[in-house]
Amino acid sequence: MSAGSSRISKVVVTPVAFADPPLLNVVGVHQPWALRAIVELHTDSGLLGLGETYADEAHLARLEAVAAALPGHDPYDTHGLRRLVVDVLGRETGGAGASFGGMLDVDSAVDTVYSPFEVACLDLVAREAGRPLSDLLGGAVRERVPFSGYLFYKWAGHPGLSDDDWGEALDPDQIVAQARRMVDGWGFGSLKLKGGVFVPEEECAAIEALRDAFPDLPLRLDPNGAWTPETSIEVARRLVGVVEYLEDPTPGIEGMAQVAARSDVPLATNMCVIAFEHLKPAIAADAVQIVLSDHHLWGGLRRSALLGGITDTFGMGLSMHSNSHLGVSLAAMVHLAAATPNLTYACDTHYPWKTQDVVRPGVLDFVDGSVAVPTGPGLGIELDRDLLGELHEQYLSCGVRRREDTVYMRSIEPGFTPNTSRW
Ligand code: GKR
Ligand code: MG
Repeated sequence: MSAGSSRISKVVVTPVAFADPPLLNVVGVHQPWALRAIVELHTDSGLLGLGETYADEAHLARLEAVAAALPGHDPYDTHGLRRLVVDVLGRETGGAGASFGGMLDVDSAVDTVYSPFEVACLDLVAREAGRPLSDLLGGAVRERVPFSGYLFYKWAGHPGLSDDDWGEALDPDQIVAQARRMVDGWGFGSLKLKGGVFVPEEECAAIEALRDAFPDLPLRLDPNGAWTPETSIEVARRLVGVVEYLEDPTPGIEGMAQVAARSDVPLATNMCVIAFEHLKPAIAADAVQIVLSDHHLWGGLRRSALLGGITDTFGMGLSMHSNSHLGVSLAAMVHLAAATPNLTYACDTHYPWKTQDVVRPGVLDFVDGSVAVPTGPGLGIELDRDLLGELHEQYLSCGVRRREDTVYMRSIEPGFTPNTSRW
């Protein structure tokens, strides 16, 4: 078979579950199991392309519907893939917010469903060409991709289960200890604290404690829209010169614009600019100075690269945020970030929080807080079928079928209210 002539012959979507610590956030707490779906595209020439995405029931049903329609498709034809996704989903594209535990309202599932198939197609094309996937995005402009250590308030363990080995982190000293472990273990050169859990006074104190403990590390605070614009302005005044940016202090483009107009701290978002149609109003209002991309949400790697170009054109900063994920996603993030010339801040990753993976170890190691861009063909990683089977068994037996941070929190604290724009 000549190069470039292979067609997709079989598609497998495998939901998996992996243990997740009780990480606290604005809408509640992470459940004991995080879900992901691993997408495999096989070709008639014997190649395998990989993608990774969310795995709530509604999303899985859509992935399966696209999977059934894909055999015979040319992996080079990603425009055709998108048309196929649009056709298969038809008018029923709503409800994609279910993948985000109530944190995001996503209008249409087209981008989130298209993404893992696009990544797997690009993996196939690059594997066939014998080139790293980043070469299909213009080529790597850096050999290593820097990540930020992602700190979370957390309980010592899930209620009723034994404590995890990270222990409790509910005050500034415990957050500093968690940061110390992240920096010592992974070498991170910047730190992000997930806020929106305690009153802003306490979260500012934690950031100040981090500043004292790590005088040279850039810091970020992300309360996922927990504060009013007025509170956000007060926090920005207190933390000016302390944080490199504030991430989503308040919800919505309008609220962010009010804060941006009255503060000197750059504002970043992965909540109010989450689709191309949000860019125009956000830029017009100068609401955000940094966009945090996410190829799972923005419709794959090439659309994320397009987002990078747009932010560059408008003089905005660009980085990447994450959700609980495995190695297939990390590899895709690394290739994308490597091929993004204007990546102005280190990406964030949940990777250190997980203890299991579906990819063979050795390719995605963190050294000095960064991951070397895989140089093998495609994503440069290999699926471990035993581990995939193990994590799939965990999916079957764990009982979790969607991300429900608030429901889980209320099973522990019945009166819990999500904190969005509350303080
Ligand atoms: O894992 O709880 C979490 C995070 O809050 C995640 O859901 C967010 O999507 O990390 C993300 C963020 O930057 O907002
Ligand atoms: Mg964020």
